[in-house]
Amino acid sequence: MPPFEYAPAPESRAVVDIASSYGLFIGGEFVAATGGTPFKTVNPATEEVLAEVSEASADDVDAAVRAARTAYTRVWSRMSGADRGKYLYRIARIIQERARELAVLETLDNGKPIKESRDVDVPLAAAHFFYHAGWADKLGYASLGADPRPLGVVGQVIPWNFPLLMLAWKVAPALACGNTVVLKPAETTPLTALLFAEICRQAELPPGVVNIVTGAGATGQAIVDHPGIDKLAFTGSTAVGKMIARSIAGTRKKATLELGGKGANIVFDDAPLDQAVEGIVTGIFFNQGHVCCAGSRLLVQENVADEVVRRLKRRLGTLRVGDPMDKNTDVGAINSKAQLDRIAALTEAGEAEGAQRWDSGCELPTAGYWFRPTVFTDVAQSHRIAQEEIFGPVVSVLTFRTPGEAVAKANNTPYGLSAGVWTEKGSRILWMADQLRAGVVWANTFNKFDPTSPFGGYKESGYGREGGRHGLEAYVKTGSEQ
Ligand code: TAP
Repeated sequence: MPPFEYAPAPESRAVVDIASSYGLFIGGEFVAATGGTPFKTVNPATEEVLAEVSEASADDVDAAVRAARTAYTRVWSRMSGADRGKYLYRIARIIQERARELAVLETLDNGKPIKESRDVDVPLAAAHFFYHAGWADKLGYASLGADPRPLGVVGQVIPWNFPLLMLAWKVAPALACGNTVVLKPAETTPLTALLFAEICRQAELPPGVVNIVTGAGATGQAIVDHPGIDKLAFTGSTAVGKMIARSIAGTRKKATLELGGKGANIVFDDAPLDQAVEGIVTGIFFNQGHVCCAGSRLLVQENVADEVVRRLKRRLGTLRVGDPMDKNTDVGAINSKAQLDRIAALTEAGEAEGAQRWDSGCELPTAGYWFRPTVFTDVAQSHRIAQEEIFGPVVSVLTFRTPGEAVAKANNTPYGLSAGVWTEKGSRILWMADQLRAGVVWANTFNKFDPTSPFGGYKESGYGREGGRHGLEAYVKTGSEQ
């Protein structure tokens, strides 16, 4: 039990207006979809229907791609980088001005705690636009190659775990480099993308530069297959990423794929254990563990393993799980029933394979989709919970004796997105970072993000980088490239 109780501290939902239904954002206007079946988006913490959203058909996607092409050829690719940068700055400022509204909407539609959408998602989304606004007129100095030029129309498909932030990761660099965009948000979290469409209008972004089409997998597939798309930027599961790679094989479409992960968070016996425990909590319980780079495999040096697990369980007992709109909440709702079922199935497999299951025993709300913070010990490397991405608030604990064994176990995964190292020895951090096959290695911290820092994976975690100077490379052609 926590040492004292927290009084409720609910954020007001009155700061956001949710329409009863939404059209598609094409050519700078909200338009009705042609033919698709509208679907409902719900608040996963209460199962309340928030709004009805349009399903874009292949014809709607075609209209969006045409609008993006027209905006590209007539306006956006002709505009100076300095002028494009002004639009991006304007969007960044409006995101800041409307931050509270965006945070509340994100929490209602996604289920993540308001303190995370308020302090992480929305400020980072604004930071991505500020950062890329700065690059728009300096691309020639970014060491991208001779004469960097835009690619054309970019198709972007994003997941539900960081809806606005993933949009910012995709849209900001594309626009900074002079491309136009057709973006599809995830079926379960379309609302902040639709509010972003309104922000584009408020910023007087030329019509067609950003187009937002809502829908499910079929709408995403229609973007992937459209011949008018020059580049695809996808974030989502490895399974869908592979399908996309197969679909575009043999075409001239470029692609970046940001896929799944099974990150190792590695704690050595000389680490400051209380700080490491905080890092473990941030690594896997941040955003309910719906994080591609989550530290879902905890590797602890054997001689401190019992102590680390004891302190971790004590700490998990103090996490506040519940109403995402309460400013004190640490762990919110699971985003959908489908995801909750997947987490339940994988954790049942963990028990069936012989791992020891523990959860914090906290009370859960009766409506909505919830899962208690869970720790598995006695985990073998072959267990499914050590190999497969659970994408929920579940950590699998393994042990090691030597740095070499830690590296071997950490790299024993089809993925290669992130890792963390906890030790007081700088030389060991550098050695480990060199050995680990992961796109990001955090040292004595975890899940820290910054627009200046490139992010992306190896192996089945995909290819290409987002953020930083490296992220710009995916949105330009150089030299004699056609
Ligand atoms: P997916 O099922 O792959 O969905 C991602 C997006 O692709 C959604 O918008 C989805 O639409 C759409 N989609 C589904 N089928 C498609 C198809 N055949 N063609 C084109 N688009 C299609 O993943 P998810 O469950 O939303 O997200 C969780 C996964 O994303 C995890 O594996 C996680 O690791 C990964 N992820 C990776 C990163 C990075 S940066 N590497 C970041 C966040 C998440 P609907 O949602 O409407 O079905």
